[in-house]
Amino acid sequence: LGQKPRVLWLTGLSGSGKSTLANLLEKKLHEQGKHTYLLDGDNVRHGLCGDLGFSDKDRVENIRRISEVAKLFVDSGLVVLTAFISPFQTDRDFCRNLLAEDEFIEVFVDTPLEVCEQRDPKGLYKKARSGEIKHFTGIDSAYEAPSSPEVHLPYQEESAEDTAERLFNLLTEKGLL
Ligand code: GGZ
Repeated sequence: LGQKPRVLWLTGLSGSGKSTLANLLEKKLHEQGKHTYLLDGDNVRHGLCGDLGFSDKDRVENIRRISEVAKLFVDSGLVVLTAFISPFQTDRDFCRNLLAEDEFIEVFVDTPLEVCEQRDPKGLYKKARSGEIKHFTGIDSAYEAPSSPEVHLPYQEESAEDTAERLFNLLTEKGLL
């Protein structure tokens, strides 16, 4: 395969656009002939991590399992995209440390809380504000912004397709694909 196996690790708040971006980015990688696997809540939190909730302890375990799976996929030669809040630096570093130095690309999807809360596609922020949901990231559970991500993607008012294009260009310019 003409590709470098690696993990593109997207981190950011709920509603920041991680899953949407990962899906659009994956299409662009396919156009380049790359073989990929996308891990996100849809294919992980129902099965592999179906026993886990959103306490700090469960989030740590969630990210640990995802990291181990991502490593297995990298071993199999794939470009892995992950789209989890992954709120804690030590857990993102856990995945980084499982891999070789150039195999872990931390991408900070830096969409401000105000914008995520405005979007609120599933009404979860509203529920968190009213106390119906507890331990919601950004409301009453911490989000640790990455201290030195390989890629920082600041928010801009634009279409998801344009954001994905911006991310793809950043990755390409930095030689990370
Ligand atoms: C954060 C929650 C919570 C709480 C349910 N806090 O916008 P979504 O719905 O689709 O993405 C969120 C998703 C977060 O799961 P992750 O596996 O990415 O989290 S972590 O990396 O922290 O383990 C949100 C939904 O699950 N959700 N309750 N309390 N997000």
